[in-house]
Parts: sequence; C-alpha cells; structure tokens
Amino acid sequence: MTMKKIYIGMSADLIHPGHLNIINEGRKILEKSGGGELIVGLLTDKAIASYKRLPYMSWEQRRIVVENVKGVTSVVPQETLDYVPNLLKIKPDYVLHGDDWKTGIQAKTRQRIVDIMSQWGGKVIDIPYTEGISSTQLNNALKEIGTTPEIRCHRLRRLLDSKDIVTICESHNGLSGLIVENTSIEENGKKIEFDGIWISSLTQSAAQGKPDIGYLDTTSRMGTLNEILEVTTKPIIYDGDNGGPQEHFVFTVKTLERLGVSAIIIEDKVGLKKNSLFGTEVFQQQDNPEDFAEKIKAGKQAQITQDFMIIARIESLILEQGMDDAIARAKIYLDAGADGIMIHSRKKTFDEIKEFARLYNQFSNRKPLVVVPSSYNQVTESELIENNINVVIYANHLLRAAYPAMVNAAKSILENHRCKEASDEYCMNIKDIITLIPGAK
Ligand code: SPV
Ligand code: MG
Repeated sequence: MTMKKIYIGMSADLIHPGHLNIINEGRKILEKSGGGELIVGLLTDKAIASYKRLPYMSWEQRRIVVENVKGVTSVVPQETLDYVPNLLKIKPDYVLHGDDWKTGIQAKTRQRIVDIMSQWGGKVIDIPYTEGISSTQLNNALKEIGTTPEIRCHRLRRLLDSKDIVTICESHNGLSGLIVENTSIEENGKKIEFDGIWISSLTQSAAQGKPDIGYLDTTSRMGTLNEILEVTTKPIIYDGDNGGPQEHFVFTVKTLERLGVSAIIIEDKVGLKKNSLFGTEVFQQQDNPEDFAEKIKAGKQAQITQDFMIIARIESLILEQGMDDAIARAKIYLDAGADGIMIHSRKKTFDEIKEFARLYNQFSNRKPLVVVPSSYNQVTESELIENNINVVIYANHLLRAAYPAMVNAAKSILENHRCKEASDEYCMNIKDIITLIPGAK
C-alpha cells in the first residue's frame, strides 16, 4: 500500500466543527488506506486579505492552532488564494473541501483544481458542508464582541505587510464610524471594504461647527475618538495636526497608544493652524525640519509598544517649497525615526505626488508612503499601487456627502411648510432610522 497525501486549504482563523469535520474525514481516508500525510495549506494573511478582511489571528498563531489539531501531520503556507502552486509542489492524492464550493464563485476554483489534479491521478473530495456554523457567522459575532487596544493597534502593521494598498476612510462620529466599519461591496467574488478609519481634524471640527484651526482641544478630540472606538474594530489613524508643542505631543502619543490607535500623522507646520487645502492663499508656516525631527524623536521615545506608528506629513508641496525640499525633509524625518511619510498636494493632477513617490521609492530606508487624494481625486487605487504608495486616505467624503443631503432636507421643509416632501425625497424610512443601530429595540 502506498502512503497517501491529502491537502486541505484553509484560513482557520476561528476553528469550528466544519473545519474539524473535514480534517476528520481526511484522517479516516488515511486510516483506511494504511496511513499517510494530512497537509494543511494555511492561507497567509496576504492570501486572505486579497479577498476578505484580514484574519483576527496572525499566520503564526493560526499555525500553532492547526498544527495541534488531531490528524494534521504538517502545515505549509498557502501564499495565494489559488491552490495550484502548492498542489504542483506537493502533488497530493486528494484535496478535501466543504461541498459548498461546488456552486457559486468558488465552482471555478474547484474545477481548476480537479483539472490540475488529474495530471497525476489525484482527486477532489467534496465533504458535506457542516450546517449551522460558519466563519462568517463567527466573524460577525466577534465583531459584536469588539476588539482590544493591542489587537487593533497592531492591525495597521499587519495590513501594511499583507495588502498592496491600505484603504482608510474618514469618520467624525459613532455613526460614520459604523459606516466605515460595516460597509462592504462584492466585486468578482471578493469582499471589498475599508481597512481602517481616519480621524480627520477637518471633519471632526466641521461636525462640531468649528473651523479646522486646531481649536478643538485634545480632550474634545478624544471624546469623538472614544465614540468611534466603542463601535468599531478597524485600525485607526489619527490626524494630529502638528502634534502641538513637543511637551504635549509625548502625552498625546501615550494616550493614543493606550486607546489602541495605530498611528498618528503630524504635519511639519508651526503657528496658527490652517487647513492645508488653502495652500498659499492663507498664511501658513512650515516648521524647521530639524525641530520637527526632534518632535518625531521625542514621540518615538515616549511610545511603549513596538506597534504604534508616528507618520510625518510633509507640507512642502502645499506651501510651494519645491520637490527637493520635500525629499530632503522625508530623509530627515525617516532618519529621526518616523514610521512612514505622508505627502500632501493640492494640485488637480497626480503628477507631483507621482514624482515624489518615484524619488522616495529609491530611499534605502523607505517606510510606508501615505497619500490623501482630495484634490487629485481622479487617481485610482491601481495607479497608487503602481507607484508603490502604501496607504490611501479618503479624508472627508462621508461628511461632505452628508452635508448637502441635510441642507436639501432643511430647504424642502421650509419650501413646503411641511415635512412630507423632505421625508419622501431625502430621508430614510422612519422605521429604518429607529432600528438603524443593532440593539435599538
Ligand atoms: C484632514 O482630513 O483634516 C486633513 C487632510 O488633515 S486635509 O484636510 O487635506 O489637510
Ligand atoms: Mg487635518
């Protein structure tokens, strides 16, 4: 009797009876045929992130769990969603999978595996799907439980390691936080959603009816941040304006880290804060790069974990100081310990950011590059990826979308001297709003 090889591909983030059933069926086959190997192809974070949300546990943590499941003889990384590279290497006799993959988007994947396996006489065995439990259900339950500051904080670094581009969307209160947390679409069988949340100084100020001039104090900003933290699990990037005086900045770093925020972005400006998108229309002064570098260093010394990130935002292009100045500053800030660079522009085209990225990408100590395409909004995520840009922040769109809708409703009530038209044209159903948030009833 020849020793058989069985291959089972899985993410195994939350091991449940469905997984164990498939492994058990594999074990039974091996027992009948006189033994052999049961190899689990454990999908890497990168493979999982290519089609759905990053798993809760890291690959190493998942490996430890799966290795200790009865019947598993070895665990190998499956680097892509596609089984084929591993199958060609291992040439298993059987691939086992839940029979739910016979229909829908996975049917194609299955057929490809059937075809490849036939090259060496291998077979696909479809195991009857275990009803009543699924990873999707468990994931939803986990989302309700929430997360911990440590897990949330670390998540941004994991995303940077596993995704071509990390997508971040602005949120300015609990409700918009829920939208960033829960909105998703299906595209070619993949679930697309935002990876994280931007706490914008502009939209947080605007939502409170204040200009973006650094008027909201840290306590007030932390109030909104807490509102958002309470109802979300995704990683958070906090807009820290210029970080304040160094003596204050170190406290802010510690506070954010304690709350589980993943990163703060601070800009190299001094004096009364004005929104960058005004550019040179208003008086804005850039910080001396050496002084700003000192602030970065102090922040890095203040943080306690390895995970928290301080990202330096360069305002040279906004203030028309030229590309050389922007690049020189990027060097100084990285040398000071910055964990990433955000380069901002108010140009209508992507050109100057593209040029910055080209020069920046040649740095030997390059760290993640962050952009905020509010002005050059035609740029696509694929173009950003082509230019090696790691994080895109959609910095203000939820608030900008909500505002005109509210103005329209207000005008409609005034014009009609009643609220029927506003309700019919601009509003969600009353039943929907009272039950919008889970737990309302
Ligand atoms: C913010 O969202 O507050 C930002 C980005 O800092 S910008 O408004 O473009 O300066
Ligand atoms: Mg801001």
